[in-house]
Amino acid sequence: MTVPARAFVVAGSEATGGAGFQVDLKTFQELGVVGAGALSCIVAFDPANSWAHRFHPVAPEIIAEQIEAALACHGEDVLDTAKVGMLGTPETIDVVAEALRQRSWRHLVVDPVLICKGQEPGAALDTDNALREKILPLATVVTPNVFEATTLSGMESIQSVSDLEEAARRIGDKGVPYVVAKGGVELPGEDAVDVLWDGSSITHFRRPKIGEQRVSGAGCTLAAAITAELAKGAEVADAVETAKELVTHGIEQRLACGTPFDVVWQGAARLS
Ligand code: PXL
Repeated sequence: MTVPARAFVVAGSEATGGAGFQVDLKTFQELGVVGAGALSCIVAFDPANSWAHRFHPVAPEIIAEQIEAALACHGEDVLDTAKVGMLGTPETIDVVAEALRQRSWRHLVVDPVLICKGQEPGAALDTDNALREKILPLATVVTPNVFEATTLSGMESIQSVSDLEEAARRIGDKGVPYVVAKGGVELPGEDAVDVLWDGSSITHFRRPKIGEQRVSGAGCTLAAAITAELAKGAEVADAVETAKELVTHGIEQRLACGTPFDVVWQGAARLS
C-alpha cells in the first residue's frame, strides 16, 4: 500500500485556473502528493478591462482559521513541507508568517509574487517590504523570476545568466538556504535557464525556449512541483530538475485561452 506524501499551500485563488492556488493543488496531484491549503486572496480578472486583476484579500482572521484547521488536521509527523504563493497585502503577510511559525517546517518554498496588476504601486512597495521582513526568513527555498530577483537582490538590472547567478547569491546571502532564480524567456539566448544557488555552488537547469512569449502559471507550477518533490523526500536539486521537466512539458502543451497569455497544462508530462 502506498502512503502518499502531503504538502500544504498558502496562496491566492485565480479563477481561470491558470495561476495561483488552483495550479498548486493540480501540480501536487500530478506528482502524487496530497494537497491541503489556505486561501490568502482572491483574484478575478476583468475581461471587460484588458483582463486587469481585481484583487480581494481574504480577511486575516479567516486566513488564520484556515491554517489552524489544516495544521490541526495534518500533524507535524505527516505534513512538514509547504509552499507560499501570492499573499498580496502586509496584513495578510503578518498573519501568514505568524501562523506558519507554529510549525517547524522541513521545507518552506516561497514563490515571492511581488506585484499583481491592479494593485496600487504604493501598496506593492509595502507588500515587498513585508514579504522580505516576515516571510523570507522562514523560507528554505525561494523562487524569484527576473523581476523579483532584481527587486530582492537590490541589483540594478538582470540581463544575463551571470547577472541571474549574482542575484541568486545575493538573495542567498540574506539567509535563504536555496535560491532558484528563473530566467525563463526574459533573458537572451536559445535556452530558458534557471539557476540554483545552494550557498556554495550554482547549478543550471536549461531547456530550449518554447517560443518567446511568457506562459501563465509557469512560476506557480515550478514552485509547486518543487514543493511536492521535497514533500516526497527529494533533494533540492533533484526537485528542481523534476519541476523544470514538468513545466517544460506543460509549456509545450500549453492551453490557448481567452486571456492574453496561454496557460501551462500541468497534466502534460503524465500523458506525453
Ligand atoms: O502568477 C502569479 C500569480 C500568483 N497567484 C495568483 C495570481 C497570479 C497572477 O495572476 O493571480 C492568485
